[in-house]
Amino acid sequence: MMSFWSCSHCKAGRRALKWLLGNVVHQRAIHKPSPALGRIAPVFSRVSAYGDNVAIMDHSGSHTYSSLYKNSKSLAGLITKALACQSGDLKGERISFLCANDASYTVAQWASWMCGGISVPLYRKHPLNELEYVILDSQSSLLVAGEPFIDTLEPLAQKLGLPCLQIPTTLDALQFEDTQMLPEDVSDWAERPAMLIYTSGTTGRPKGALHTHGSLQAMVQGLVSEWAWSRDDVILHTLPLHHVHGIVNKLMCPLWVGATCVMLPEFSAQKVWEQLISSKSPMVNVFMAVPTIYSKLIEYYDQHFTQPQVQDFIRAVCKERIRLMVSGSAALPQPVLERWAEITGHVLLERYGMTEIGMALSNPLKGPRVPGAVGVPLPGVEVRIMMTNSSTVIAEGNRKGTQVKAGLEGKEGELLVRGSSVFQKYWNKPQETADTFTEDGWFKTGDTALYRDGVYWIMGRTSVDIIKSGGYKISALDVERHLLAHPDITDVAVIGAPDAVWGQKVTAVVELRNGKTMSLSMLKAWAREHMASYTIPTALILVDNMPRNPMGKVNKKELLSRFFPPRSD
Ligand code: MCA
Ligand code: AMP
Repeated sequence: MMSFWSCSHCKAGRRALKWLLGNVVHQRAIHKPSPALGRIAPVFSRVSAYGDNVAIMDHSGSHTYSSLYKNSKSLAGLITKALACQSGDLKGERISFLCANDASYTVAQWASWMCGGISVPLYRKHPLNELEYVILDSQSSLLVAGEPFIDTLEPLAQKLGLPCLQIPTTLDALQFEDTQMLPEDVSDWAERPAMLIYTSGTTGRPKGALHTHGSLQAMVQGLVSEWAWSRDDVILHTLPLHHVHGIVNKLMCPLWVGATCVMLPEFSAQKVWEQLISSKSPMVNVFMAVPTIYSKLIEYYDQHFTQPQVQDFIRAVCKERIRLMVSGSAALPQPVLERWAEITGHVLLERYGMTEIGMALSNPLKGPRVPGAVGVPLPGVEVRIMMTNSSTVIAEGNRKGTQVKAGLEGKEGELLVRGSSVFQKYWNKPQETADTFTEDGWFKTGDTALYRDGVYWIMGRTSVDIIKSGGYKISALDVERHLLAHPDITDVAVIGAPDAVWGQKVTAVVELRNGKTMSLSMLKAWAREHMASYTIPTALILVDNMPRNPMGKVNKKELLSRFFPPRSD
């Protein structure tokens, strides 16, 4: 292993590096889990093999697999006691939990599963009304709060008449209750519901996508094999924990194989750089993020690491020590891919996924990664590209290969996905669930894709009402619903303007009541109380009259080209 000093022979180089380190500071009936998955059981059932290995390193120190297991068991006992569940099997009751990005999150997740519950992760950046929406929509029976969030959840629990348990910062302080527990070797884990993830769509409020233990295990095992996860890996975790990217790819995969997850409380470009190049053990060798995070890391690098020795050092360390760097959740702009390769020597591995299906397509771990493309189907995943408004299949493929209909090579269509990692249903929304699947069980992603040169390419969303900003999927209609509650707004259309760093920028085109004025900062200040921070508009365009067609509809494509005309360069 190259040491810190071995690539900094001269005094100036050493000074620069010293400065650097000092300052930078439905599982559908037709798709049963594939037999290739083997026994289906939650990740905690594997921990006996990993015992004293460090599972998670966070702000409070190191947590071994056995300590996480013990503390989760304690919390599971407290949950069954609080719910007076004598069998120890909650049979799919929902447990909503709000935890920091640290070991308490895993304890809450595992505990919900140990007593047969469904885990419903909440997010700290959601305002109270959004937290309440998720708790009520999921019909949660009990709330769990990590210590920093007890003041947020306790009043909500009181209002809703629900029990609320607290996870102390010192996890070992969780009191052990010797209660009846669901046996780990129950035979029906595969079909048991495991997790509800709330995701925005083009209709109504966010929907809870329900994954079973079978679909979660399919996601994890597909990635573990494809990206060669091993217990020697150390991943740096910086993503929110209410979406699949942060939960499955970055937390459940390492814990599945007995690896170590180093968790930062939140993303900070400075802290990520520190961790990536730190020579302290355990040294990070895997990193995954959304494109915006890579852009922010590049921006930080360009501002702070201007000395050639520092740049050489960073490149040498990244090249030698890091085995895998992945980008996903939104399209990776080519300039970001190229600049990241210059800085670190790594061509980012871009992959494609979605809350409802986990990961579907991936560039290879070994072998050429095609810039702008998202590779081929992951193990166990089948994909189709369907011509819009027609039953013509343009291309269909799986791990082994893709067949293209003669003459339709390179034609765009909607991407459909099938396989054991696909979710079971939207919670309490049978019509929406039915609408999102074809009759023969394919999930309709709403993404436009094409197949060319042996790989798949994502061309954007079918609907203009879905915005991707910073890797978050945001419903334009949901943002409009919030903004229409503003007393001075009479009409609003929300559009996703192109943005080099964020992918798209949530832009509100607003018509105000006569005589009223509004600035972006006024709008943001009002919105902070009502909306999740990442959904708040970051651009405001005031219009006298909202442009509407004769049918009274706003044509958002026209609005986009009027206010953000495509650049000619
Ligand atoms: C936001 N800001 C902007 C823009 N957007 N300013 C100008 N232009 C924009 N387009 C402003 C905000 O208003 C705010 O300003 C400031 O930037 C910081 O915004 P904030 O949202 O607080 O950002 P952050 O805390 O710095 O976080 C950025 C982030 C975060 C780390 C990139 O968005 C993130 O963690 N994204 C990951 C989301 C994710 O995990 N997605 C996975 C889901 P002010 O300070 O004035 O308020 S997708 C998924 O799971 C599927 C399965 C998949 O494929 O992975
Ligand atoms: P979510 O529903 O929040 O899980 O976001 C899933 C959506 O993110 C997909 O439907 C795509 O629109 C988008 N997405 C994920 N990965 C990529 C990628 N590599 N390239 C383009 N879009 C992506």
